[in-house]
Amino acid sequence: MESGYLVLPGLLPEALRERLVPEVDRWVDEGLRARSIAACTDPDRHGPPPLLELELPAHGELLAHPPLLLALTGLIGPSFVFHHLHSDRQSPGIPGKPWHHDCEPHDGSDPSLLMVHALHYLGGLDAKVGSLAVLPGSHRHAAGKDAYAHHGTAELPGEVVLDRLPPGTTVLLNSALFHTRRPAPEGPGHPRYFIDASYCQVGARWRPVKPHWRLMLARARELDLADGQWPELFAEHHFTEYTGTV
Ligand SMILES: O=C(O)CCC(=O)C(=O)O
Repeated sequence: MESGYLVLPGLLPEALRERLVPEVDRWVDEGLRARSIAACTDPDRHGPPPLLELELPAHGELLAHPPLLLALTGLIGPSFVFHHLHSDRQSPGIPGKPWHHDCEPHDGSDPSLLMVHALHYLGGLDAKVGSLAVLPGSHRHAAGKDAYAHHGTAELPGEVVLDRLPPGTTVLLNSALFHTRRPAPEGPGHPRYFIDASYCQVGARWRPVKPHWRLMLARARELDLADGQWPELFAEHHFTEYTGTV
């Protein structure tokens, strides 16, 4: 993945998408997403969330969807650990998200260890929902997550715009790759179903982003989301302690 990204059109079969969409609706409409965010922004007050994304059956399946794990193996090798999962139904008219990357640090000395984000677009991307722009190769230059934020969502030289993707497309990003979400060019738009999951190459301890990260991994193991395979996928020892949001 020299360029830092890989588009897998239609990676998610229709039958899986049809089960994911109502779960995302429930996640948003029942306030579970808001509750999950509160558990991260103010854990002392709210405690861990009553339900995790990965406990929704189709979301759990998506996490370890065999074609996805196979694609990840091709990029990172066979040993990687699940880092986190977010699920959202973005409203039509959602603003863009400025240029950034999402790579978390680890405590090892090997800078080549990879973190990869899988961005799942359940309904694909078209002119009625916001697009994704990526800056190929930008993952090769160490920079802070928000080093390009002053550009907002503006066009950058060399960028590639992904604005026409069929339903169920997954975009794999080297997590250090700069990317931005642009608002939909054509109103009034329609909801944008977006799930992202990330995975880290084993070999160092990575920084968790959720205070309840241990619970997340424990539930994934209890539910046997890895189907008895992928022994590292939900192993705790690949993480440092949670130290708060940064
Ligand atoms: O909404 C998108 O397509 C990408 C969102 C994004 O950049 C992120 O979640 O880090």
